[in-house]
Amino acid sequence: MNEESIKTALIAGQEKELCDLVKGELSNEESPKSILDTMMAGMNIVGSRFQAKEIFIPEVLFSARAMTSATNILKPLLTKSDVQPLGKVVIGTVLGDLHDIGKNVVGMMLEGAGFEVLNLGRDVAPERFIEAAKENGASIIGLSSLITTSMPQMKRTIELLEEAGLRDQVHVIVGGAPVTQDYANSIGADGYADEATGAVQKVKELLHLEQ
Ligand code: B1M
Repeated sequence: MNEESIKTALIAGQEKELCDLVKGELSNEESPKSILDTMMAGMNIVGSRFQAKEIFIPEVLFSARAMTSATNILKPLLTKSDVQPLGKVVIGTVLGDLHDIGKNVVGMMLEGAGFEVLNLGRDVAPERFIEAAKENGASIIGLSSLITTSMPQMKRTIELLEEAGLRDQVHVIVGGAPVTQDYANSIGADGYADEATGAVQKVKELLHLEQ
């Protein structure tokens, strides 16, 4: 796989070029998962450059838009639709947080593993997570947070779940770059994962499904 070209197009925010490269890799029978991993590595470089103030929000937005389009090409190949779902998962990025790329990757991986995923999007209020889990009979709520200021919304969602009397019926898993296992423990979450494959494993573990 031409990893460098993929990363370069992503970092430069070249949406069409990136999508063409991804389609080219797929026609060369490259695995969708390794293409996704390469793009995630490229996005980490974007993050480091943003942190170092070498690039700014507009550039990050272009990269994010390119990654979203390219990820949409991979989505049908990473998800399964013709099998009985293993369980229902409501997932979203918490209130005040607009980062959704990683959460979408986690959602896709869960779908790929055979779960039905209700993706609520980003900037999702705690009440909405509870409503959605209730309405759809979901057994898992997945909360994503990418900025430290939105992390308390995870705690709030767990508190509301308790208040709604649903805490023993719904497991909560949390993740996102600033979230840690210690933080997950401190807010009473049932699970934490630092990346998408780990999130799938955690959900299976919580539902006592075979690994
Ligand atoms: Co912003 N941003 N951003 N940003 N952004 C970060 C997160 C930041 C770390 C950059 C930095 O300073 N280095 C920093 C947060 C610092 C902090 O609080 N700790 C930051 C900041 C500060 C901001 C703004 C405040 C900037 C500003 O306005 N001054 C602003 C906040 C807006 C808001 O949310 N209210 C902002 C805005 C944006 C954009 C809109 C421009 C854009 C988001 C576009 C979008 O998502 N549609 C953006 C981006 C793209 C990033 C970086 C560069 C990349 C994030 C990403 O998509 N990574 C990011 C830097 C970085 O993370 N290195 C940064 C790729 C993705 C595949 O990884 O999301 O980590 P990730 O997901 C992983 C795991 O974390 C995990 O699995 C995923 C796949 O492996 N995971 C879960 C995620 N959710 C999970 C849930 C789970 C389990 C695992 O269970 C449910």
